Amino acid sequence: MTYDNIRFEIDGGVATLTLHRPDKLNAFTVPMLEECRHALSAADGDPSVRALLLTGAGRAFCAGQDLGERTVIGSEDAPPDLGQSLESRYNPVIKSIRGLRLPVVCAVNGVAAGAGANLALACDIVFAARSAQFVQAFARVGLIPDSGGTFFLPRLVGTARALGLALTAAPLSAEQAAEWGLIWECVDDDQLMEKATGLAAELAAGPTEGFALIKEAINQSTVHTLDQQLDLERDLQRAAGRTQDYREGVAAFMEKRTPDFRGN
Ligand code: LHQ
Repeated sequence: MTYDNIRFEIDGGVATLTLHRPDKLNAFTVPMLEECRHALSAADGDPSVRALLLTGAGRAFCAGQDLGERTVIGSEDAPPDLGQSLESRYNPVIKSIRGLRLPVVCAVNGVAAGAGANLALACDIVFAARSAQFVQAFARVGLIPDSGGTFFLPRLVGTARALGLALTAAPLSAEQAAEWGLIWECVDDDQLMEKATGLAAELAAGPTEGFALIKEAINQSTVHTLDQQLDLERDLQRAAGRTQDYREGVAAFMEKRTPDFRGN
């Protein structure tokens, strides 16, 4: 597939997906969402890829749905079916990201609005530039937070703040987002890519299978009871204990050297 609306590169075990419609603040269109889905599937299917980095080109991370796109406007006689748009375009992208067994790092380089904000929240570790803002812009146009927003927000910041963000659509600074626990870290603008690529590279050299099991455990915990979670930890730890990387990690510790994890 040719990518016209994103850039996708694989280097040193890290796949980097850059949203690339800078003149439209990287707002989503149907072709762009299809390209994202294709690239995520390529990353997932490539055994050399051990971490994914997601970012945006230009001054914004992503302004959400391109509100100029015909399919989402419709007409008075024929209103659009936004549910269909979510079902066929947005939800598969969010599910792909959440379904990735690899660590997913997000570098929010500028404003992240609407579905763009929630795309970032679907990632595992989110850095944001100090100048970036998170805007649950949906209510401004009469919509509800989608792309997982109503799932991620209350879990990350609690119901009170989730409702405040969704109902007011007020911009949240990167600094406040970090203070509230919405993201991992707010960093100076000129440090963003260095920090994010550095961590992605570090994770790509880590115990990839163990990371997949960690992600599964943490993500399942949101819908589990303690008993269910303890059972899951038992099963996943059993699997982790059978990896080569576990053996390597223990050997390296005993030998006082840096482990050479191969990801299996
Ligand atoms: C845009 C956009 C944009 C087109 C900036 N579209 N052009 C929806 C429907 C369908 C199904 C699935 O679910 C969804 C999910 C959603 O994402 S709904 C929410 C859609 N997004 C928004 O409502 C955000 C709209 N944008 C904004 O509020 C602002 O542009 C933000 C806060 C992102 C940035 O503000 P500024 O930094 O002040 O930039 P700006 O407003 O001046 O925008 C720059 C240009 O980008 C401008 O075009 P122009 O030709 O005048 O330079 C905007 O029209 C364009 N743009 N967002 N989503």
